[in-house]
Amino acid sequence: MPQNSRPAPPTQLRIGLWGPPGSGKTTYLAALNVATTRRPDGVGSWIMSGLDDVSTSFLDRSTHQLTTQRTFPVATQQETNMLFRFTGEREVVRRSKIGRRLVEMEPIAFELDVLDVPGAMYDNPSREQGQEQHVNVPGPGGPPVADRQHAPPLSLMEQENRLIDHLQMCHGIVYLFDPERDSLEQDAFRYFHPVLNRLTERMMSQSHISRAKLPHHVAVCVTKFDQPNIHRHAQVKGYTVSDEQPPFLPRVPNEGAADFFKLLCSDPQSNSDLVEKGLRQHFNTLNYFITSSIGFYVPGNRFRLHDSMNVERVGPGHEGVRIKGRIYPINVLEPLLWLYESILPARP
Ligand SMILES: Nc1nc2c(ncn2[C@@H]2O[C@H](COP(=O)(O)OP(=O)(O)OP(=O)(O)O)[C@@H](O)[C@H]2O)c(=O)[nH]1
Ligand SMILES: [Mg+2]
Repeated sequence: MPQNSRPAPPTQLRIGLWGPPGSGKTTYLAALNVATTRRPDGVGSWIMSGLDDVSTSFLDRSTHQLTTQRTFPVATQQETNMLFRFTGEREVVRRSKIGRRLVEMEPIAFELDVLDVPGAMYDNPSREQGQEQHVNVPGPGGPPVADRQHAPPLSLMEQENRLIDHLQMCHGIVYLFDPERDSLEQDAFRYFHPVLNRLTERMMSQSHISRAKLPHHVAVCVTKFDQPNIHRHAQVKGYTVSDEQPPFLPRVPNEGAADFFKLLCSDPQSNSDLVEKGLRQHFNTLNYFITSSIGFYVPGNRFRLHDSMNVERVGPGHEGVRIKGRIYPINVLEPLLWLYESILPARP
């Protein structure tokens, strides 16, 4: 379905997902549905739904994949534009007529317009080489799944332009940093700076007011916290606390998340310190989250450090990686709720 035939949504949160290949962008989107459903009682309940065929079928397919098949999505080959609605409630504090403090739940809804792109797009090699490579991608807005194979090929340059167009229009960005990948590949900066440069160039040249920083609100998400070496690292450095309720999961409270991210970016073998600094230099409104799309393995409703890994290898290749048990997403919905809360008052 062409994008312009969609009804204009009332409160739309246009969010860009940004991160290198394999950093967990598609899995993050896939886990959102479970994260909304498995949200603990008493913190506000939420429902996520797709708003067109492409988005609804992504939700069905990816939820089935993570929960029943216990496999991860395959690496993204084509950009996909998706639109989801989140309906839920938030706590608001009011004063009664006699000045008494009242805490009430207020219904809210927002729509998430997101573009999931192959991470390799963030490092378009044809830009430097002046080549016009062509790949098959859907037309604007993403046609129904069945039509995708007939979509006209677009050059990498055109795809990159659409990615920058999308980011330029976004109110917020979820920036994913995968510490596991960064410790092996040390390439977060390589996928970061070309996009930041082009986005800055576009926004500065089109803005009538000279701004010091880009207007996007950015949720910086460190992914795959469930990986034993990542949560052990956080634990050893004193960033973790344990939940007081079963299954007593470790987590990094938001107050320590920015520092932990900075620590993860300080590896002298990589240029990731420039990612950490670049984000602060280019954006005014940032918040940090230590996240996991699948969460820890918790048999018997109790976290056990020695048996907490929720991924197992049962064979070779991507198909050989399985999710062991139920997924309990950590800080997956929270970045969106924060973006909503922080963007809404700032919007004209
Ligand atoms: N342990 C763990 N692994 C994860 C998690 N999320 C993703 N992964 C792993 O990371 C791989 C890549 O995840 P994707 O969601 O495909 O990453 P992506 O950023 O969409 O990758 P591209 O589409 O290639 O840009 C998955 O196949 C999993 O092996 C997580 O929460 N925990
Ligand atoms: Mg992907």
